[in-house]
Amino acid sequence: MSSKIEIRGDSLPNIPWEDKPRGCKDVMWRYSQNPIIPRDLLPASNSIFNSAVVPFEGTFAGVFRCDDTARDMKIHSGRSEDGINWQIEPDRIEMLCDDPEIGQFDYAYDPRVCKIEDRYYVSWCNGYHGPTIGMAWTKDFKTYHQLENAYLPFNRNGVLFPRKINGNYAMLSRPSDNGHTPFGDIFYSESPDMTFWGKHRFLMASCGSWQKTKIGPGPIPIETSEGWLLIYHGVLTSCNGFVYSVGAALLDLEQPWKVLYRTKPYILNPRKDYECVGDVPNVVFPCAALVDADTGRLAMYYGGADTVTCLAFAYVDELVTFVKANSL
Ligand code: BMA
Repeated sequence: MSSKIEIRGDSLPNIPWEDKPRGCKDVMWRYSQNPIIPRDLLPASNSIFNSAVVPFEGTFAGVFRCDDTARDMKIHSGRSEDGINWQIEPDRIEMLCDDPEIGQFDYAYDPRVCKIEDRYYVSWCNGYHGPTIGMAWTKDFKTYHQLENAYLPFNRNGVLFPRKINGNYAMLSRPSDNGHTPFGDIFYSESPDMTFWGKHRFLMASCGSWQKTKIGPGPIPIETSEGWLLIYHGVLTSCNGFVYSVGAALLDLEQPWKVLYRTKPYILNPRKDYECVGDVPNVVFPCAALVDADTGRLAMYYGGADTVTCLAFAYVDELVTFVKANSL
């Protein structure tokens, strides 16, 4: 399928892919072999989920959230030939850091990975007197250089843009509290140097039904001729607790805090057993998306029920068209 909407990214002919099932009317569909990573892939893992992958040297690399059987939250490096079968390092990533106070490990979860120029930047929810956004970079997924935390606590879901905007690095995040935050809107920030973050702008608020309690940015935004395609999660509070679904928005290319369109319906919600049953039931939580700019194929990685890692697929042009046609 050729894409009418221009995707400003690289070719990725080996993107993991499965065609849309015959008769499927959804804009996003699941991989038939989900979950791709079981909870016990590592000898001491309780769960492997909410993880981030990127193309790397013709294959794939990633940073994985692995909670262990002591229920400590850690991030691990992983490599894959095909983006589906993963080898994950049994030990957590130990980062180099010039400042021992910042480098001291407490907990790490929900990583994102963003390639900017020749570095892969990792942003994650980092324990420093409560959750905030930890930052690091690597070139080889072996040695990681930890930077200053981006924000004061409390914050979650730090998601970088893949290029500078207005001459600065740019990042989305979701200020939060110290617990299972019952609120949350998405904000935009810029930095000249990946250390000092400012120019904070409000992006969008929780609203409606499936995204009424809180929202948070998911994968690295995808640059298209129609705007930045942002996939995000939204949370509804049911009488049985939180329900995490996935939606999408289009943001202005040069002023990304301006939301052009945003889906009223979700594009993926918990309905398969591996999304509805696990350590936290009824959660689909996206943290990464691969895109092939030539075909418009998109492969999204998401956590199922805070337990396993799953894949879903879409075409970028169908998704952009869907966001515009089904906007709030
Ligand atoms: C959020 C984060 C995610 C998790 C989700 C559902 O607050 O902690 O890691 O997937 O809750 O439990």
